[in-house]
Amino acid sequence: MNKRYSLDEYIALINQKLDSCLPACSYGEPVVLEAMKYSLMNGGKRIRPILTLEFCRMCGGDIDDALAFACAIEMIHTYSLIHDDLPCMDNDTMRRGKPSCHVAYGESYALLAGDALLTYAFEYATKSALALTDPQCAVEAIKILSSCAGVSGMIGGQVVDLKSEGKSVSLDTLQTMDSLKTGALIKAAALMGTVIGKGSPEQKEAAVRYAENLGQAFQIVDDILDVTADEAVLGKPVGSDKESGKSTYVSLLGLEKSQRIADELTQQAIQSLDAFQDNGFLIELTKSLASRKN
Ligand code: GRG
Repeated sequence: MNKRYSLDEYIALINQKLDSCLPACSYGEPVVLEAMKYSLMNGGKRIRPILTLEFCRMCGGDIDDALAFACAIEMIHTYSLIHDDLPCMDNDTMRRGKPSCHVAYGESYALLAGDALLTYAFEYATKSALALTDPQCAVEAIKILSSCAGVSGMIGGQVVDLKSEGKSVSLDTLQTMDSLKTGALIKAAALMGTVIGKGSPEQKEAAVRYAENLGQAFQIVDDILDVTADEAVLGKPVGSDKESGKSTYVSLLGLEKSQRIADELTQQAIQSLDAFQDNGFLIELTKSLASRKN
């Protein structure tokens, strides 16, 4: 059985790697690198990279082989948050309890910092892929990462989101939007872990099922927190969905029903973990995400 890691150990490992992996070169002008680092090291929960590492470990792989892919997905997630906060998108001024990137560095540099994190994610993953003993797995992981982040994944979800603003959308549209906007990166995180860990086809299918259920549950809890959270704990303003006229699970179904659905999806996600031995850490993490406060 592979060595187990606690949540704190995973977070420390990921933070250490993220802190040291950005390029040093900035042609004498460090502002964009500073903005990248400001957002990347700003205290996120690191759920996506943890999923990559833990799925790799549960498949019997070495998490060192998955670490660059784990960091790459966190860079892509961070870029999406920077761009999502921009005035032309959600125009949010706080993120993770601090001024958003565009508030701290200005809109142009925030845009560039997001672009740079997106492109560096692929540069970094590819560089480390060349060092792996099985480049085939690495190429497969990069393919998963690119398709989930792109127009058929997260960006596609953001387009549905923008098109839906100010309208009351159907539950079907909301599910499609959430599965792309939020679910796609979570799916990429889990699936890349099984690919680098050389999981069986059954384990890859189970990871996808897990991520689809967790992705929906994660977004529903995000919708609930937008109404119920303590602003200081959430690290950004509450009530922004209502203010921007967004349909959410809460606006369509109410708080109680939304939480019930999130709990059911969480249970279904946990059931998918039967395909993995030594799944205790992920069962506990998945449960904790359904009742998270930020
Ligand atoms: C590329 C502009 C652009 C947008 C893509 C992902 C996304 C669409 C926008 C980001 C904002 C958002 C509400 C996304 C939904 C996913 C979600 C709940 C993100 C927050 O993730 P956490 O809770 O954040 O993991 P931390 O701060 O812990 O990393």
